[in-house]
Amino acid sequence: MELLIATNNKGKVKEIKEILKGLDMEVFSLADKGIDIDVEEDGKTFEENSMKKATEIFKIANCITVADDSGLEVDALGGAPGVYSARYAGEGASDEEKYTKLLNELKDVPDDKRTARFVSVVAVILPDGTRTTLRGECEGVITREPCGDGGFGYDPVFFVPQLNKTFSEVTLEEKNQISHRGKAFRMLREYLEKQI
Ligand code: ITT
Repeated sequence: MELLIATNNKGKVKEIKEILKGLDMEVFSLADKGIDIDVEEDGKTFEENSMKKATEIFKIANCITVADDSGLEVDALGGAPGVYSARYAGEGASDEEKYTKLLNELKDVPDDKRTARFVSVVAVILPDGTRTTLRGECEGVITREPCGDGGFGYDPVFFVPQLNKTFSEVTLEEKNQISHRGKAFRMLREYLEKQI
């Protein structure tokens, strides 16, 4: 049985393939299948956007299709950038431009008010059309400077008290153990093991 990960983000693909290792399915990314589609994310929630991505790709995939919509909710910014995390510094901006903008926005925010969480919502559609979403979250604090060179996106500025490190300073396996995506995709694993 085949499972398609409907994302164009290479950082996500790496993490998801690691989490799904050992699942009795062949796991492919869009790039593995030569599919080049960018679904417009115009929903107001992670749930809406992830299901929209999964639905568009499912139409052409003909196999179990999963999509991840994720982002960073910063309490001092009322939950922003949230669903706009990928476009926070404009379309096509680099990861560095995005987290630099965030650090600037938070420059006057004291240490105890820099709390934030990563959210990942996975949408899954089974070949018979059954669909569901699963949500994982991970709490942390926004640093004052980027730290570390691993991971992707906002990882260098996301400090996890439980690890005493940013997500850029830990291995892929360590991040997956406690991350939003790790939680959501482990729920997906359990769901698929029951359904299939
Ligand atoms: P796809 O839609 O193709 O999956 P995307 O990068 O556009 O790729 P999203 O719309 O879900 O994905 O945007 C999520 C953004 O939130 C992502 O681009 C990162 O900037 C950030 N993000 C999500 N998960 C992250 C993580 O684990 N570490 C760091 N940043 C993350």
